[in-house]
Amino acid sequence: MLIKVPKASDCHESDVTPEPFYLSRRNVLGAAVAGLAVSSLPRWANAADAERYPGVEPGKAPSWFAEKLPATKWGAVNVKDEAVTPFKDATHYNNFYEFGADKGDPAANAGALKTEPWSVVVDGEVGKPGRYELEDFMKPYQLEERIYRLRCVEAWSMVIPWIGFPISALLKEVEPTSKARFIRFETLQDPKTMPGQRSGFALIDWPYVEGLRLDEAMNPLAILAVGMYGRELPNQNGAPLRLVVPWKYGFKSIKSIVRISLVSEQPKTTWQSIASDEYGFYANVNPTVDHPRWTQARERRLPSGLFKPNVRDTQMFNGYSDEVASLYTGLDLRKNY
Ligand SMILES: Nc1nc2c(c(=O)[nH]1)N[C@H]1C(S)=C(S)[C@@H](COP(=O)(O)O)O[C@H]1N2
Ligand SMILES: [Mo]
Repeated sequence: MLIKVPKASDCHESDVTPEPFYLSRRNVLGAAVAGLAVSSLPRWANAADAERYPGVEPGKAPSWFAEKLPATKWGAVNVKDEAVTPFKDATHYNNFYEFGADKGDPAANAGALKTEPWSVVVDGEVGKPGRYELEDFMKPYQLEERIYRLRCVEAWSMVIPWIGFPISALLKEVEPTSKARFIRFETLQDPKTMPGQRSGFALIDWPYVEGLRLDEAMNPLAILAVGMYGRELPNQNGAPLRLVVPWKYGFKSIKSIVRISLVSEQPKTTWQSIASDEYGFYANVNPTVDHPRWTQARERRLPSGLFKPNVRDTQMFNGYSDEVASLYTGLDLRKNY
């Protein structure tokens, strides 16, 4: 049932501007989705943040968010000597297939997503299951800023200042049972506002699902984000709650989460289900293991012009080896890609 048409002629190893590859990844999903233009509302951000991140569109954060903003404005895990990607690029070059398959579709269409009220279900192998309103769900957690590289499997990358809290804090709250070995995340399913879910051609079996091993989720780098650039998440970036696992390819960082389940078996994840020979469960950034149709040794750091591409070498675990390599001791990363 897969529509995959990789041709050798589509693939230029030396070309890390892989527009053809985006297109071929999109072809896997079938026909493009009709756009639905919705103008976004004016949003609020405070003056200090506008100064730190020029070009940030004002947000309209719920009051609980503003109250929880970190007092320390610069997180502990910074990206040294690398510039934060301009807000405009981070919010207008997105993957969020629920809103369309083109990079501009999420910005154009995600305004229709209703993020308030929002509830999150926690279930499965936990001592304290429940359904929480987002504000209540967030009560136990202190927000922090984390500036991370984001490396998409398509070989482009950005540097994004997230606002969130470690998943380890959530796990402490909900008390996984001894049977819990994985954590599974699910995105909202709402064909009314998500045109990608209405497309009869798309091969994605909605809702979008992602997962981590429990020890990966416990790693201090793994966060649940509710904001970026000093404001709440724009809808196209996964409002109001998304995963961020910076040492893994971007598709692991699932957006607009409505369900978090602790489970005993490795979850069936979306991209793995679509093409398991191309997208694995682990999806650790690895410059030595190429995608079957393109190299992963290099990446385009956005913004990157067509005539002056900003190309850099991809780092093992996206540059976070010191923090995460020990999670994979003894695991064959060539097989477990
Ligand atoms: N629900 C959902 N989450 C998703 C996706 C998606 O299509 N749907 N795309 C993933 C991919 S491929 C990437 S690279 C990142 C992009 O995040 P960004 O748009 O905030 O940069 O989101 C990930 N999370
Ligand atoms: Mo991605």
